[in-house]
Amino acid sequence: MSDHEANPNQEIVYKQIFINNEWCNSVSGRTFPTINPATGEKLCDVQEGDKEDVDKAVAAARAAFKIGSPWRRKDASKRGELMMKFVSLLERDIGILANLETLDNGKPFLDAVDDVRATIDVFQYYAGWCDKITGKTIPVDGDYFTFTRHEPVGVCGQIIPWNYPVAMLSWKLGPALACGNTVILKPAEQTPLTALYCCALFKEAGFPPGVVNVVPGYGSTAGAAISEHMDVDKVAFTGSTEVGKLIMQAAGRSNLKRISLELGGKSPLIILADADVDNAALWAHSAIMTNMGQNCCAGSRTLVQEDIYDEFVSKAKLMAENRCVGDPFDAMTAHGSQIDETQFKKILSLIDSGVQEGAVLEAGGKRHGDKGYFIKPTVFSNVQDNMRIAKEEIFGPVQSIIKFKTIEEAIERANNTNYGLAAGIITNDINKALMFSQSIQAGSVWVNCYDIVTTQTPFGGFKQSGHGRELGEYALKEYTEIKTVTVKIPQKNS
Ligand code: TXE
Repeated sequence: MSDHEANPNQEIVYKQIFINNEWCNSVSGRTFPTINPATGEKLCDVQEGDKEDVDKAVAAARAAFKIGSPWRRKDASKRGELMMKFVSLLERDIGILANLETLDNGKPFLDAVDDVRATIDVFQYYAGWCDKITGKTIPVDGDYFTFTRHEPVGVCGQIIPWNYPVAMLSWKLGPALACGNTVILKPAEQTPLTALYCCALFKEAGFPPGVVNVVPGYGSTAGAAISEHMDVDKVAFTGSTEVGKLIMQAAGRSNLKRISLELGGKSPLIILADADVDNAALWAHSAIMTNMGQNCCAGSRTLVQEDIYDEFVSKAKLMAENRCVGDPFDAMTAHGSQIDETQFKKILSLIDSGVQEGAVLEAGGKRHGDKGYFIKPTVFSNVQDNMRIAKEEIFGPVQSIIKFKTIEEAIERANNTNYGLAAGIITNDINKALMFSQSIQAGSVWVNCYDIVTTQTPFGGFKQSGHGRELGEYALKEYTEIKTVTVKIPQKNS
């Protein structure tokens, strides 16, 4: 439950580009509409950033990163205090942020409140790191004194998606700011509102101008301008594998900027016959249906051992049919709308391909209601590995239930994908769980649970699911350069 009030009429104040702690219009004069996906109606027009706006933001971020600047001179502990001040403002405005998120994204309001709370946790966690990022002294050969410094990388471009807009902002900005970088962040064109609201809070908290800049706009223009920029030192991206490849190419073509990528997945959740079927069905249901299936680590391949397959399918079907779909501002709603018409159509066409290719449609399979982009929770049984619904990231509420005989076979089939973001297993057999966790190619493995992403633990992908890790201490590596300083001394002693 939440003590924050759902308000579908939440006022939208911030619609401009945020550079150097100032709000400005786009250089081109263009705007773009942001749509409420639960109604299909326009919420407002937002200033549309493009290359020229990115150039301005990069110049501001570069100036803020200059040697001797207030940001560079700030004590690390004071950086932490500044981040904690921002945390207190997020806490004050949880309700506003959650309302903006639900309006812009279509997710249930209570889920949006949880996302803002998770955002607070992430900033709080990284605030604590600011004065604990340390190098080493190293006993080198010869009369030298050598130490390492973990320095900020510099000007960081951050491009984020629409599925968890404010939480993704925290995964990017939290470690970047803790390490002392400056940032140009581009929110997804579908969901710019919470990022813009956060800008007002960064300013109110007292961050120096140019440290955080937000340029809303489209991927192929503003996003590409960031990834191709000669004066951006690093780009962090979350989104599709396809665009992740473009970002890597752009980095290679331009200035070899550092990159970290968190991309798509087709994550397997394996249910062994010894599991409690009710419990397993519950985990599998939330693994795929959470956030309307728009989750990079969604358990989108449910592999079930043959002995319990039929029983599992009937429970999965029931849960999908009983999931409460509807108005995201209604407290009873568990399942809101998909993000936009493009995703809505993509999901429906993949559902159609499942039917055409011979999977059995057990539940859902079509739109819910007649306005907005709602899709009924969908369950397919009799799914074969070569079907599109078993291979492609659907990014929608579509559970594909696959039958297997032995755990060895399940592991081999689970690994037979270009992705490697996450995986799960439900079993009472510790040996099998551990064997699975060591054999599966995935950045996160969950045993007897799923999608437990915690602030303190690294998150990222094997194979084409990405490069680098976010969250936890590991994320700091992505935002620091290591410098070795060697000093000639008269005489070394042990
Ligand atoms: O993603 P894009 P889309 C997957 C999911 C989904 C598919 C397409 O399967 O169905 O991707 O979604 C910016 N240079 N994921 O089209 O295009 C864009 O503006 C630089 C998984 O929305 O990758 C947005 O800010 N940036 C994923 C961000 O990239 C570019 C979350 C993501 O958009 C760009 C979202 C370019 N050329 C989608 N083109 C996850 N891993 O969680 C676009 N962008």
